[in-house]
Amino acid sequence: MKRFEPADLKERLKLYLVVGSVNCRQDAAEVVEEAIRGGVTMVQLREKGRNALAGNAKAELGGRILAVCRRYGVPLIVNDDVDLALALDADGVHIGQEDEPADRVRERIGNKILGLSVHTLEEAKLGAELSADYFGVGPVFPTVSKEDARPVQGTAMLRNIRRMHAAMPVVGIGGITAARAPEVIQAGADGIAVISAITQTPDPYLAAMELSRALTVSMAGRNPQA
Ligand code: TZP
Ligand code: MG
Repeated sequence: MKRFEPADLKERLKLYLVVGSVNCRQDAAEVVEEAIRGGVTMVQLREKGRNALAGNAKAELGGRILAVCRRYGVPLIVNDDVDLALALDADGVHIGQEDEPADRVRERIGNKILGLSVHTLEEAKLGAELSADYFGVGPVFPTVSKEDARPVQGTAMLRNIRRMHAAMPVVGIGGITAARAPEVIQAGADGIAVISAITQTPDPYLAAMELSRALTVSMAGRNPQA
């Protein structure tokens, strides 16, 4: 039995905060708490880039973020670190195409959530066969948060992946703001994943509220046939 069925995961992916200490102007666990209070529905610890924490410091931060997530009943996913996800007993792992292979990760994490970044229909097909629970698709728009980001995709790839994988939970990522969220939802995404739109604002609570409101409005207006 999976921890989250696809329909449940689609709801959880509505407003997905991707966060690491490097992205935050204040303590990352505090940012997570404010963002959850503002409407974030799922969290990913992504401790990457220059000055990223490692070892015990990363695990300590992960433990504090997990405690916040548990308090609010929000799932926590760990980016590209199966050992830490297992040590924390987090809800899942997110991997990219260059990370540990999806089938190996699945073997190690059992029924935890397996998120996979996909950029092409081929990667999506393989990912679905390898039992990914959701896809992250992007960068939809230009991003300043990932140095080695792939070329900007616009919403075209999201549409294509949605067409081929109707039941798969899918989240768009990369440069998404409250103003741009509607396009991403109209393209068929179940939600948005953001770093800077929440972490690089003076008030993560208000930023999450604004994003959440934009999502609710665009989801209510979504054409089911789109
Ligand atoms: N993967 C593709 S784009 C991206 C990641 C991790 C960064 C998203 O950050 P932002 O600040 O929301 O553009
Ligand atoms: Mg990765």
